[in-house]
Amino acid sequence: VRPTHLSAAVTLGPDGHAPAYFIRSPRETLSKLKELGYTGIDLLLRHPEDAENSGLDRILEQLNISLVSILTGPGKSVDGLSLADPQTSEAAVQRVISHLVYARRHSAKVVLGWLLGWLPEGAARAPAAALLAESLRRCAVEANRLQVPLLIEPLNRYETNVARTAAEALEWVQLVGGGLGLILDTFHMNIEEANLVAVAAQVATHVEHLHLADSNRLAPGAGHLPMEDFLAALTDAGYSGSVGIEALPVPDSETSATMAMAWLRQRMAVL
Ligand code: LER
Ligand code: MN
Repeated sequence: VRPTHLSAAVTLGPDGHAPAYFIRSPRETLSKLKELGYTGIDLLLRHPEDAENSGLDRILEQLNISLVSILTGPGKSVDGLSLADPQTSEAAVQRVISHLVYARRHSAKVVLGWLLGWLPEGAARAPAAALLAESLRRCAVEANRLQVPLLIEPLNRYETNVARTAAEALEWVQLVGGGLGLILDTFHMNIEEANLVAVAAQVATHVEHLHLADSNRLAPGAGHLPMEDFLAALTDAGYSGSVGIEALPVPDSETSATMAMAWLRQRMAVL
C-alpha cells in the first residue's frame, strides 16, 4: 500500500466519547500527529465556522498537514440535522453545501454518516426515503459542481437504519444517480458485514477513503479484526487512496495515535 495520505480523525475540542483524537488544543493535536508521521486529518466538524474560529487553516498550513476529509456527524449530534427529516432536511442540505465549499478550499472530501438520519418504520418510511433521496441528489449535484468527493459511510445498526452495509449504501448511490462515493469503517463493518475482507474486494472501486479501527474501536492491532487482510484486499482490487485511523482516544489520544502509526508503518512496509 502506498496511500496518498495517512490521516487520523480529530476533534477541535475535548470529546471523550468520539472516536477521534484531541490533545489540549488543535495546534497540539496536529503537531503531535505530524511528529508521529501522519500527513492529514479527518475532522469531526459541526459547521465550517467552527474550523474558521479555531484558526485551523493556519495551523494546517504551518504544519503542512492536509485536511483529508470532513466528518459531518456533529451536524446531527449537536444541531439535530437529518437529510431524511422533513423538519430539518433543508437545513441539513445547506449544512452539507457549507461543508462542500469549505472542503473545496482544502481539496478535502466530505463524509455523510449520521446526517443521513434515521428512517421511520411503516407507512412513513417511503416518503422519508424519497425525501432523503432528493436531499442526497441536491448534495451530489453541488459536490459534482464543486468537484468535491461526497462519500456515504455505512454505520452500524445502533447509529443508523439508512445504510448499514456497503451494499445498502451502494443502493442509495444508484438511486441518487451516481456522484457519490463510499468510505468504509472497519468498526461498523465488523458489526454489519458477513465478511469485511470479501466486501472490501467487491466494492473497492467505489471506495475513496477508509476509517480503520479494530473490533473494539481501539487502534489497529488492539482487537481481533483481520485488518491486514482487509487492506490487502483493497490494494489487490486497485485501491490506492488515503488511509485514515478513526479510533477511540483510549487510553489517551497520544498513545492510541502512536500505536496506530506503529501498526501502519509495519503493514505499509510488507503489503
Ligand atoms: C460514527 O460512528 C463514525 O464512524 C464516524 O465516522 C462519524 O463521525
Ligand atoms: Mn467512521
